[in-house]
Amino acid sequence: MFDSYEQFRADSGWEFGYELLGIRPGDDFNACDLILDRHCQAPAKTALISRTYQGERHEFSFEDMREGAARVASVLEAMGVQRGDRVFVLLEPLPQLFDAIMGTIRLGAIAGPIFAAFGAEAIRDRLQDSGARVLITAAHHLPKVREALQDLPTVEQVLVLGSATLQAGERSLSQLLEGASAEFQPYATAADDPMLLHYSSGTTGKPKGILHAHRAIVGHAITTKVVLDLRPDDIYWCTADPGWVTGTSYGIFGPWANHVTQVAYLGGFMAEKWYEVIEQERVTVWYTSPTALRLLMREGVAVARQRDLSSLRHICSVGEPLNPEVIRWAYEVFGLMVHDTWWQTETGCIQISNYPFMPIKPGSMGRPFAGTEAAVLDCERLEPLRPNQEGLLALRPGWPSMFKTYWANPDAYEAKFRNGWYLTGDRAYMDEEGYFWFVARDDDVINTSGHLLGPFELESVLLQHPAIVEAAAFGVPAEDAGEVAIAYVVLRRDQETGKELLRELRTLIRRQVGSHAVPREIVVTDHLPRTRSGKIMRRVIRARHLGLPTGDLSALEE
Ligand code: 6R9
Repeated sequence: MFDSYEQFRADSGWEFGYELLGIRPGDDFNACDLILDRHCQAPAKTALISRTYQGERHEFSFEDMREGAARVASVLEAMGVQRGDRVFVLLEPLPQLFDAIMGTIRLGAIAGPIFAAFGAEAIRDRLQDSGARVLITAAHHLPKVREALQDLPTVEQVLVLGSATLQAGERSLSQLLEGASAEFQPYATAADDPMLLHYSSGTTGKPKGILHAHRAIVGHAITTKVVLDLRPDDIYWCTADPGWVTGTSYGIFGPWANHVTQVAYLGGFMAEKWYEVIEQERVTVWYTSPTALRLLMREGVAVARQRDLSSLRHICSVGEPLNPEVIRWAYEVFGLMVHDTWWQTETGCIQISNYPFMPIKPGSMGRPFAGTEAAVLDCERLEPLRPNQEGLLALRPGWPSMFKTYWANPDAYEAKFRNGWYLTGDRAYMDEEGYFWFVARDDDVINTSGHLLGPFELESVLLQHPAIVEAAAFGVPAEDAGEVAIAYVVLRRDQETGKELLRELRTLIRRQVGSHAVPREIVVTDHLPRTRSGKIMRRVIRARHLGLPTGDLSALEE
């Protein structure tokens, strides 16, 4: 595609996203029309391979998905759902979930995907904050949905898939769909009309509603092509659930915008099963997360060796810093380098990344996308710093998939823009060659004896020890040093803890980072609290460690 990063910067940019979608900047469009209907004129092709844990498997063409979306849109319209109304979707990653999201968007309403595993309180928070009118769910979720909806009058209808004894305000979506027309045309939305409302993973504070417009698919389309390197014959698997932005941007919009077949797997994490999916579906391109790769690493190489994984040709990762040790392990198992990508729910699409045509420096997030201007800013003056100086990671606003606002929170939105920059809330530095290196989320930095220490650096060093497979570091107040680091570690299977191990870990950190970074305490645990999108919740470990209130836990997976 490109010979070098320099050529890519010179010859590409967001405008190629429009070209890929067959439109021009300034055109109005409906995202559903461009990612589904547009491909129905071509010879039939599989859009979705749906697989369950038990090995049940179904294929759906682009035309099937167009019809599914049209039926949902017909049902919603007949109920009086209007442009801009919020329709929330609480479903497992089955074809019906894709229909519900795409049908809502087709109608010009706003889709709000939430993890099917969320509890009543997390569901209620999101429905209440967004003022949702409709919730689409499945019969087996009704008990917690009913609990969530008590005294929540804004939600007028619950549409239920599967059979159940329904109460007032609940209707069978399965029945409504049977009589619904598949001819419903995409509503003529403007490019800037809202289509998607994602509640952030909330590693810190209460989750915020992040609103995206139809124009976001321009960014999804071009980054999917260039970064994920999708080609017409690929079988692509994004392991993220659409409750997380990765599961919509790159588990719905990007691949379909590129007319590529994708796998949706329902079954949660289990190393044997994941390898089975890759082997049996002949997956060629795989987009996953550091957490998933670390979990696979924990299961060991032997499990991977039982399967033929030779179909894979490209692997990318997102969500958390990707430890060099994980890249090394994956190279041993898959014979491929994992390409780290950095972005946020707010940015809508990949902004900083490693590309197939650029050498990887393990531990670095890579370099900005062709249309992206990224910088590391001084914390006070908010001016770009020199290479290798740590500061605030910022982006120049204006890319097509930039969020529209935080739902019902314009002040929080305004606060993200300073001095002509969008402030990401992450700390980073850029090296002389223009590669960006993640340091920490702003609120995770450890300030010890005058040094600013990023947990990622500490954690990556801990992972170099053969006994360690996961680590989380955070700071706690200390009279003598301002803060000191504490580390929690998870051991590989069959590894034993003991004084000797702890001594080795301390030595490793002293040698590689410095004595100021040596954790005052290293705690061995068999599990780290994570968000449903796979991010380690350092804030929660820290609060528990100190016996303090843990704050909002709605996105926690335990
Ligand atoms: C897509 C997504 C965004 C935050 C982001 C950063 C962290 C994401 C990363 C990464 C280091 C990477 N993050 N990718 N940190 N290296 N490659 O994750 O969106 O859930 O909104 O989280 O995740 O801290 O600011 P979201």
